[in-house]
Amino acid sequence: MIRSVLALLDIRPAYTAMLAEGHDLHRYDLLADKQKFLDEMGDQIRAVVTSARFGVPEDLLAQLPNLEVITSFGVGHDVFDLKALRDRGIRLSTTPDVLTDDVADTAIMLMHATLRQLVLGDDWVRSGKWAAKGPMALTRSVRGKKLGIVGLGRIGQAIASRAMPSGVEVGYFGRSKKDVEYRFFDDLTALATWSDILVLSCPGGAATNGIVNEAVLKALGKDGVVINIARGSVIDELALIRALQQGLVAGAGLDVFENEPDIDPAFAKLDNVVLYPHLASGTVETRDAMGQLVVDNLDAWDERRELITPLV
Ligand code: 8YV
Repeated sequence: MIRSVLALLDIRPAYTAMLAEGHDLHRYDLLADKQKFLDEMGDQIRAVVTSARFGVPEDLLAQLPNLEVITSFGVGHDVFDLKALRDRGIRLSTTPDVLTDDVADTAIMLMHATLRQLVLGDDWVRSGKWAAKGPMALTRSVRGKKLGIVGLGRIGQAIASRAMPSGVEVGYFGRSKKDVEYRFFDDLTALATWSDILVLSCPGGAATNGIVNEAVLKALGKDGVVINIARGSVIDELALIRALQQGLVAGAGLDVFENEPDIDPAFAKLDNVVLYPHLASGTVETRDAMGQLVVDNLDAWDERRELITPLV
């Protein structure tokens, strides 16, 4: 049992219950007087449970002088200052692999939904436009398209292998060339010029902030489609909205946005987008597996001073 674990959220009730059974768990989100708790207990907290969305705010981290480990629910680590954690000797675990399939499926789902206009088609049926106006306008085929993947990590590779049977050609841009059959581009604009569909599956954070900018969108071109399951920060969102409004790109399928969940209202007015509420890993099965991995990481730290899926 770890004395004094601070959970910043309920990762999922069954798994938060497991954490509370195994350790001395404090729910920070439920505390009425957080500062009083930190004044009294801050130096006793050894572990923090959080998520890829919340991270651990800097001012909170500063008040946990004896923190050893953070176990995060999610694979993204753009909310964490990894250098600051390393400097303080704080370890960090995330939940990779268990969410790869669902996140890759979501990219494929958004790709098909965007090219085939699934949301417009659904509305065409529901609203009675079908009967009133006749058949909906034709859509675009995935087959034969060039699919450019930005970030060919675990999720990017899972997207590529799912997309291949649909008859696409795959290219990618990333920090380094990998030992794969897909075409490598060492320049993002060159990948966008080549691509019909640009899928973003790279990490968020400073290194990728706004890399999909106006020039990249222009290079993708008026028949091009952007799919984003990475982070909203990877795209210059205003440039994307302008490009979608002006037909500089054909469409976008987006699971992530710059200002979630308060997204730019301009998106809702566009009929060439398919919007999803940052739910790529949001299945019961995957969220259970992520919850279990958080519990297992904390237990491993408690029992062996080891993490199962360490990032830092
Ligand atoms: C979740 C995610 O939104 O894993 C990530 O990085 O963005 C998602 O899986 C999040 O971690 C759950 O709160």
